Amino acid sequence: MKRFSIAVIAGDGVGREVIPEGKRVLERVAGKHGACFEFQDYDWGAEYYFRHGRMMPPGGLEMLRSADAIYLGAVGDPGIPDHITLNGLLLPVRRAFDQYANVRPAYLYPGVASPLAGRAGGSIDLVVVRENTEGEYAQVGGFLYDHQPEEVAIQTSVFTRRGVERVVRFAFELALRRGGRKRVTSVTKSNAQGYSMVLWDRAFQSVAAEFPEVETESLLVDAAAMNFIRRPESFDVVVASNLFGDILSDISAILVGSMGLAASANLDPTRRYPSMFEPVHGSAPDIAGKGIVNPLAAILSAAMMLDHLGLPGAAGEVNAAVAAVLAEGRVRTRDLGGGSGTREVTEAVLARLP
Ligand code: GGG
Repeated sequence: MKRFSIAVIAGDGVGREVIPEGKRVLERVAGKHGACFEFQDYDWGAEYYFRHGRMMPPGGLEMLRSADAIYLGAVGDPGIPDHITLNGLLLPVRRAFDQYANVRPAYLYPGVASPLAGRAGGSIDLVVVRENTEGEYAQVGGFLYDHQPEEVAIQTSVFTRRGVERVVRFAFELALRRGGRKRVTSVTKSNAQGYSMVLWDRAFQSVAAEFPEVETESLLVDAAAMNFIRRPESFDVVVASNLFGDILSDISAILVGSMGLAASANLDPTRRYPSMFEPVHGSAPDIAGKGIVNPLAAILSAAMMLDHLGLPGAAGEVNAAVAAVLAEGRVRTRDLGGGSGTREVTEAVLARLP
């Protein structure tokens, strides 16, 4: 029996509702695949902040370091500015554990309607690979004349050749592993940002030369946003900076039906540190506590975790169970046009696990 220690941060809002559902699915599939999960729950997030004035304790990152993986729900609360919640928990974890590849798949499941007309199930199947440790999220800058009428803010993006090359290389390797169209699209804005994004373009071209069997495309981010709507089926792996990847992956999530299906992995591909798995959606305070949030993004994120932990069979079973529930269409939450509750959807997934 292989034991895995999983650090769990359910966080805020609907994160507290979807993470227990993901844990139920993990527990159910584990045994059959010779695995056992030991969950270590951390009560970090907004409530912790209200009690202690910080999102996690000093030394919190050290507590996570020995875990095999981190399973995160959501961070964010209407009572705390978003830059405090994000910079107090999510971003430090991504940086401390060098989770430089944020992998966000978008697949149009049969039985789910895209807001785009005439798209059949399976016709949209792309992955956004977002650079996750530097770029526009580097948090370098400051205020001058803070809170005064003449205040000035300086925010500097940080792009390193090493940082860009490694995430671009990850994107090419992923395109080969996926075995589909073997196509990588790089997204920048190098016509306007003549230093950082020019460096990105150069790094992309030099890494691309290592993968002659992979087709490439370079788009400006405005054209990429347009083409996500116009020809989503043409994309396979899309690699972009921290900010652009975040925005584009919200577009791709909604193109395949709902943020409630958007799973993600924050990977340290070197496996030196634990990787983190989280639904892309936030804490959704408007629906939190009502038992109606879609648990499938968290469950699909758990499947990504299973795959990363070397349990691809278990991951495949979870993905197939989710696909079966969606194809049948009887049990689904409100975001997908249904009226089922969170637990009911998980029950349907559990019922379809072998
Ligand atoms: N599921 C984690 C979460 O709370 N996401 C919301 C969010 O604001 N994410 C920003 C980011 O991924 O950079």
